[in-house]
Amino acid sequence: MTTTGNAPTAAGSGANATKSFQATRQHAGGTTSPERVSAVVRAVLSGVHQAIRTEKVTYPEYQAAKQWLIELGEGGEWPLFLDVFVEHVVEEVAAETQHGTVGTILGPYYLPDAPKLPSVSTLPMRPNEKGTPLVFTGQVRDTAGNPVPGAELDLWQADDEGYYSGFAPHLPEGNLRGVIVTDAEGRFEVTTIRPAPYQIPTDGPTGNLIEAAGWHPWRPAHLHLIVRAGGFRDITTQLYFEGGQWVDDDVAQATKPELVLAPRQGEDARLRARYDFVLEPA
Ligand code: MBD
Ligand code: FE
Repeated sequence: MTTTGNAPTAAGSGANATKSFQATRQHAGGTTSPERVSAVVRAVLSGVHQAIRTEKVTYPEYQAAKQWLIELGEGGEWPLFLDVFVEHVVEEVAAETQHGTVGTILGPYYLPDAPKLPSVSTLPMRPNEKGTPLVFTGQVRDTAGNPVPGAELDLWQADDEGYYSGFAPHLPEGNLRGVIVTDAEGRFEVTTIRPAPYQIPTDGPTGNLIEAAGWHPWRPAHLHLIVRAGGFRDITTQLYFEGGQWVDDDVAQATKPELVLAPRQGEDARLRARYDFVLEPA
């Protein structure tokens, strides 16, 4: 790959996710029973033991793995690594008991407390924010088809270079993040820019692993959303772009066919995309 001069750095992104996670994490509350801890940890360890046996893992490989895990922690990349390689299966299990609009993974770059915006809004962005303008419209309804007024679309996305505000030192705080509140008919219209695909930082432990394994470090371009309204279950999801690079080969395995937008070119230079959300009772 050629060097562009703006390749994402681990220090600027993946590593910051640890601080954000620790600052915003809600404590689980109750304690987990010893039976549950034992069952889950036993299953995880037996998966590891089995991999060592079938692959005949050597002492040098074992020590290299230990070294890499130490670096993953020191680099603050546990959230990045887990959300890229593990979260999609946790989400798959959660989805078994969920209805309405399908969800997908949260990822490491959500920040709470973005400003609330009216139903027709432009996401906070720099005066000359680069990228193709995108008008994203839709309606939030319940499972019976009734509009949900006052629903919140908590939206966050990468910019035209694939960077997230709060995780890239050169971006203003809150860039391309906002909570759009639906109108009396449950509708919204948010103006933003089309995000670029996201590249896992290549200079940190997660990027090192990906390179060592000969994999690619890309996620397709996506919008992140949490849709919430009183009395309904929150939906955490992402929307992708039809025909976009990596849509069929996401390093985080978090795409779903139901979550692909089909934007149209409007009369002007702007893309227009529509997506309706269905919320189920809490
Ligand atoms: C992302 O932007 C993302 O959405 C996920 C899930 C992991 C890493 C970066
Ligand atoms: Fe993302």
